[in-house]
Amino acid sequence: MTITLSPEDITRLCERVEGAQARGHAIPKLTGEYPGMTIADGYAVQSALRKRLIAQGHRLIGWKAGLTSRAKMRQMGVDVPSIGFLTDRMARPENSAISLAGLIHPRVECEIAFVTERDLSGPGCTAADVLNATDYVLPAIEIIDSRFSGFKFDLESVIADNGSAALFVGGGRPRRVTDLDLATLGVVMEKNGEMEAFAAAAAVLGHPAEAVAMLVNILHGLGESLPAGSFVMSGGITEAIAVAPGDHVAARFQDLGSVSIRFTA
Ligand code: OOG
Ligand code: MG
Repeated sequence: MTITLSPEDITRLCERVEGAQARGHAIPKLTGEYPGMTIADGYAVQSALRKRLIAQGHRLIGWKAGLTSRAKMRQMGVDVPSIGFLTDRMARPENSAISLAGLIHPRVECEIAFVTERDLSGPGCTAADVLNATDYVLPAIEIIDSRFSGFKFDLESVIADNGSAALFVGGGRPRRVTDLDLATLGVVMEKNGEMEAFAAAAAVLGHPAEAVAMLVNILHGLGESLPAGSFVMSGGITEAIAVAPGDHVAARFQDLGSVSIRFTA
């Protein structure tokens, strides 16, 4: 996989994504103008965005796997998982009112989050390596917000857009992985008291630790590794659900407790 974009084009696309995010305005997917864009190009734009935000004082706290469940792949029309980065500015507390101001068309996802206690690096990182390096897991809600019109994109564009990352909330009860069967763990997502979606965590590549291993191996391709103390979201277990100001969302996880949030304008 090769980078085909020039350094100038990478900077240009990075600024375009950053501008859409800052203004809360959707833009056309990037492959409209750059039809030859590769997955490596998408990651080059994402890496430029990460370096830019870090230079502005944002702190990298971890990573997110995306499009790791069939439900998500079907919903988005993409069949290959991807990764994105997470910063301190994206974190929100559980049981809180979260403002949707500045977001374009937010959706929520329920995910298992991993917190690591040992460094992980690829290539060849396995789910067993991930479980050995995990301090604890916790339930999480990710609020995604594609910067692309109509929430429509292809893999190259969504990677450049940092996997639609916007906000995330960790909560519930942190648990050791050795005390759980992560594959059969069930989750129910409710919006305004109505059940919207449910599934077992095996929906994520058979086991959520597989998604983290995949993420570590992609990081290797980017010249990066996963340091101890990272927070990693393993990907939406069900399809994503659209939310608006006034909505209340509860993600109820077997053995891990619930994460609840409400949204304001
Ligand atoms: C891409 C991000 C997907 C997940 O958990 O699958 C994602 C998108 O659907 O906008 O975060
Ligand atoms: Mg997600």
